[in-house]
Amino acid sequence: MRHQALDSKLFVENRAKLTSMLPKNAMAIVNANDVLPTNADGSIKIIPNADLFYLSGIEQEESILLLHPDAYEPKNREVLFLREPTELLQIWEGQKLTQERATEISGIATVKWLKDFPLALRDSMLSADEVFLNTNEHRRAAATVETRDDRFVSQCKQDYPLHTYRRLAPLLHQLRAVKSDLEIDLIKKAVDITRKGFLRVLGFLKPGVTEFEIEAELIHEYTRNRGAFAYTPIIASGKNACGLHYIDNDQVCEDGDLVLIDTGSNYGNYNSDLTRTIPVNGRFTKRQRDVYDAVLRVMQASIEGAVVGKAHRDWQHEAQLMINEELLSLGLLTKDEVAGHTREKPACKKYFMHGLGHPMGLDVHDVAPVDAPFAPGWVLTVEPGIYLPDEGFAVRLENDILITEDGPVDLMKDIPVEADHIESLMQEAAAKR
Ligand SMILES: [Mn+2]
Repeated sequence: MRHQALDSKLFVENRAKLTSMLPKNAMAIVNANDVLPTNADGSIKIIPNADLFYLSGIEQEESILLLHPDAYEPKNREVLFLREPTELLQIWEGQKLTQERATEISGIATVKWLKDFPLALRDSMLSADEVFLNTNEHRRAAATVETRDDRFVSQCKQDYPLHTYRRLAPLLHQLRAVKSDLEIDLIKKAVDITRKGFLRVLGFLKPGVTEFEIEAELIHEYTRNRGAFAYTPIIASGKNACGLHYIDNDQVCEDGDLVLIDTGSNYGNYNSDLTRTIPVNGRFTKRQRDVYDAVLRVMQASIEGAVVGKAHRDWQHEAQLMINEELLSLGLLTKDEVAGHTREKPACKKYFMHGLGHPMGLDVHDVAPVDAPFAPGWVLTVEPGIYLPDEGFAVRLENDILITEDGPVDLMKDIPVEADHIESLMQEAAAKR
């Protein structure tokens, strides 16, 4: 792993939170993600299972975590099962976790090899009353491929048909939405790496640069800081920014255009998610600046508005009302159009068609309890935008924030966002070139 060793206290605490939510004599099992195949004999580097990581810090393929807090034998209350690091395996795939190392990472005393799993599972199954199994219940998950957890659910139901199975996901969504101090530190670390990447781009961008060259600057900065792309970056100059999920990043940034950069580094599996829209030549035109400042006002007001107890849909609606007014001032909506606004048919929809933000953490679009109001410890992105394909540009700005009892904390307050600040940093850099 690329990140520095993390404090095992994080995972010990996370397991304690989950086991305190389980009913008496229940067990829970979480599986690693598959190593996904590509073409021929290729595969994609594993993306650690966020739930397994949350509960154990383990990132290695094929690992299984079994929790049975009321097991008679203390040593069977939390058990980790790993691939046995045989000599042959290590020659071909490199170093694998030893039992000692897995204990250091996770704080779990009992670490066994996978060959011991079937019998250990049987022992626990025969003494437990309910079994919590994991599935991907993200609202927008594209469940087209079976996961290891999915296959495990089928296998359990086949092997132990009379057991009572329950959903682990709602419990984990509830827990993972609320970030602990240790998690917030990791998100801040990811944010700081992203900040470095963005500053590097401010010093690099000039007319004639291709979008993928910006991508290369970012990955260079992220990687040398032990990070990685949290998601495929969107580097969209000019009208490309009006395609919300543009990731071709293969066009030349032209003098006079804006470039929208939606990128974030992760660190220790925790993510960040930034969007900035900057002028290719270091100066906004009057029109670009007017739209930019409008979006910035909405972002800042939306950050302020992200208070404990607010419902996501109300927060979104407040932003839509603000954008309506901005669009009116920009001459993009008429008074009648603004007056005709309803929640079902927002007046701004033609120019601002997406969500205002999402929970963020171990997943970029993180899990959270369905329809729950904002609570202390939630981390959210705030990302209003105005998209003007007829004028050949778009502006989106996005910061990550932490919800607290004392109000929202902007985790990206150190990443330049004021138009004047962006212009002065770009011109400083240009003068040095
Ligand atoms: Mn986002």
